[in-house]
Formats: sequence, C-alpha cells, structure tokens
Amino acid sequence: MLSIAMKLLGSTTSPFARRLRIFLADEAYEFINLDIFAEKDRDLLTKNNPAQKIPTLIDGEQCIYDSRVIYRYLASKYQQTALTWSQENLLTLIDAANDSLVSMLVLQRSEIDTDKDSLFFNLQRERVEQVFSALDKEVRQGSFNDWNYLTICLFCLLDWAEFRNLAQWQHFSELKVLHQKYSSRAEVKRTDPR
Ligand SMILES: N[C@@H](CCC(=O)N[C@@H](CS)C(=O)NCC(=O)O)C(=O)O
Repeated sequence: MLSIAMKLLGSTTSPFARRLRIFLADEAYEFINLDIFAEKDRDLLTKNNPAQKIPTLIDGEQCIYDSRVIYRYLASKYQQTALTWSQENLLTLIDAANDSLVSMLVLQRSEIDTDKDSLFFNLQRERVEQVFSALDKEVRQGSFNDWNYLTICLFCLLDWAEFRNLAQWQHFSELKVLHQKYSSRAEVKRTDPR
C-alpha cells in the first residue's frame, strides 16, 4: 500500500507555519501554501481544521491542529526529546507575542487604527514589549544558544514582526545578535516571506 505523504497546510507569510517548515527542512513532506482569506483555500482549510487556522498537519489519516501540538507530534514521530518546562514557558512567551501581533495585523487589515490609545491595543503593545524584554534576558542567559525548535520559533517571531513592521525589537541587543546570527541559514533564507 502506498503511504500517504505528510502535508503541512500553511502560508509563506505565517510565522507559525514557518517555524515548522524550518524544523522540517530535511524531512519529506509537502508544503501546501494557502491564501487563507480566499474562498477556495478557505474551504480546504475548513475541511481539515474547523478552527480555520494554519498551520495544520496531515500525516496519513492523522490531522493535527496548532503549531504547538504539531511540534509535539513531530518530536514524538522523529524521537526527539520533549521541550523542558522552562522551554515550554519560553514558547508560551513567544506564542503570546505572536498571537498579539497576529491580532494587530488582522485589525489593521480591518482598517482599524491600532496606534490608538485604547485598552485592547495598549494591552497587546505592553505584552509584546514585556515579552521581548524577557526574551532578550533569556538569550543573554544562554536559553537560545542552540539552533533548536525554540530558537527557530523566536527567530520566526522576530523576523515576521520586522517583515510586517508590527513591533520594534531591534533596540534589544541580544535579540538583534540572535536574528543576525541565524538570518543566513539556508532553510531560513528558503522560507523568507519577503
Ligand atoms: N495557536 C496557533 C496560532 C496560529 C495562527 O494564529 N495562525 C494564523 C496565521 S499566522 C491564522 O491561521 N489566522 C487565521 C485567523 O485568525 O482567522 C498555532 O500555534 O498554530
């Protein structure tokens, strides 16, 4: 029986999809680039994930939603060690900033002025700044010394925030060094959304 190839539903611009595309750089899988706001692609997305979010992984009969769960699935499939609790917390920080910035982008696309001084926008800006500050300290303390999934996630957040011009992190010197250090990797360049 032919085995069904692994497929990742994503988009070339999604930072959540990019982390998995980089992680899967040396694996055999098909990347399906969706325009998630276009009707045809939306149908395919909804059929596979009623939450209508990317990334979504299809591995044979198994469909997995959410980058965090997809990573757990892949780490188990490729027999990689699970994230430690500290790494899980760092991933929560990265995801919190990423989610806030995705919300801000969708609001901007809904023609809402996100520069306004109002509670929702202020909360997102404050969260993102606090997360960047905490991550900058963690980089200094060595938590991101290896090019592993966690570092990939941080890189994708920083690079996407810059690409979409959603938040400034360049004044954090450790984040800046980390971003520069990994920008020239082949799998990073291959997945550059610009
Ligand atoms: N927690 C999710 C977040 C994924 C996410 O927010 N993806 C965005 C694209 S970058 C999305 O699908 N947005 C669709 C929408 O908000 O309607 C994960 O880690 O996979």
